[in-house]
Amino acid sequence: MRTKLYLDPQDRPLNPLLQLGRKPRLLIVDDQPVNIQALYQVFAADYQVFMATSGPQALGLCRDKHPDLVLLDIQMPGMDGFEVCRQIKADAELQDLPVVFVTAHSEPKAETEGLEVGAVDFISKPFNPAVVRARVKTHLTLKLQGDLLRQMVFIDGLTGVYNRRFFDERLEREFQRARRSASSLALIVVDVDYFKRYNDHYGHLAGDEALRAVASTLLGQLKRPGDMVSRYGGEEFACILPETDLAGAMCLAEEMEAAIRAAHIAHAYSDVCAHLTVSLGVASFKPDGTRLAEELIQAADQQLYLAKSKGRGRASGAEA
Ligand code: GH3
Ligand code: MG
Repeated sequence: MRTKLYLDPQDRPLNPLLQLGRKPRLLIVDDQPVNIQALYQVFAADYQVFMATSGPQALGLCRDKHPDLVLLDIQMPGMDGFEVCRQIKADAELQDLPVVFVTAHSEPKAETEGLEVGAVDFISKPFNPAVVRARVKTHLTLKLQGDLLRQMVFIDGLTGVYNRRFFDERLEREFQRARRSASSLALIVVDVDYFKRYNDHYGHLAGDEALRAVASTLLGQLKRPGDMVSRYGGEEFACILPETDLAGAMCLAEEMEAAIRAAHIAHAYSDVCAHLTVSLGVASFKPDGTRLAEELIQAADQQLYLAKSKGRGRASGAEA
């Protein structure tokens, strides 16, 4: 396992706190503005602080502002803090968000209920600023470490792009989504040309470096937030392009091919040219009830084979 960490393609940080690259985001929820003010004083210098005075407003801010931690009052008119916490924990997008209750309720019953609905901690009012600050920092660090581990499971250690596991999951998800919306889904598979010779002549470490350069060059060609590049296998990459037809995917594949050539990675032993090149297989289809995601992979693989047999350093595509 390599120890060097790379930023992931969607630019989310892989290292807690240190690599966050921004102030951590804190959401303070209390129906009494004076209580919010007191907590705001504690955190304003080190955190980006959002404030809500009701449960529904808090849930809206959780979805819009993606806080890293919530400090939540229990007793509020309408939706109380327990219910807000329950809804956070029931939402797949929010369930990893740590919730700390800050409340005048110091009885064990309230505390137990708070922990049962999924809070990570419970702070009683009146609070000691130093203690609140320290506890928040601890929970935040744990949360960011969890994010880091969750991401590492899906990131290729050599190149920093998504790995095969992520690709498999994403393809299935995009396939279902395309089926529901009756939109087309495209796949580009990319294979480095004469890469065995590259390794044989320049060495395996230079080969690794070349794979990193290929990955980041491919990544640099993506234009839409939903598009992704993954390392599919050794020197093979795969790109999933939602809502993309064959013409659009071919366009991108040709840009990728040109960009790898333009990177001018010397390859004196390639039969294509003096630089490293890739071949690309492109396929697109509209999933219906009878199609399988594997058919898209097979179709793109066939096109890759065609691109290779026509001389490499090119893209070949077909409707699957
Ligand atoms: P073609 O143009 O037909 O694709 O030929 P090729 O030589 O690229 O294909 P082949 O499948 O024969 O060789 C792939 C090579 O990729 C062999 C393998 O050692 C190398 N490779 C796979 N994974 C890695 C890796 O992580 N690092 C390095 N340096 N090389 C790798
Ligand atoms: Mg190859």
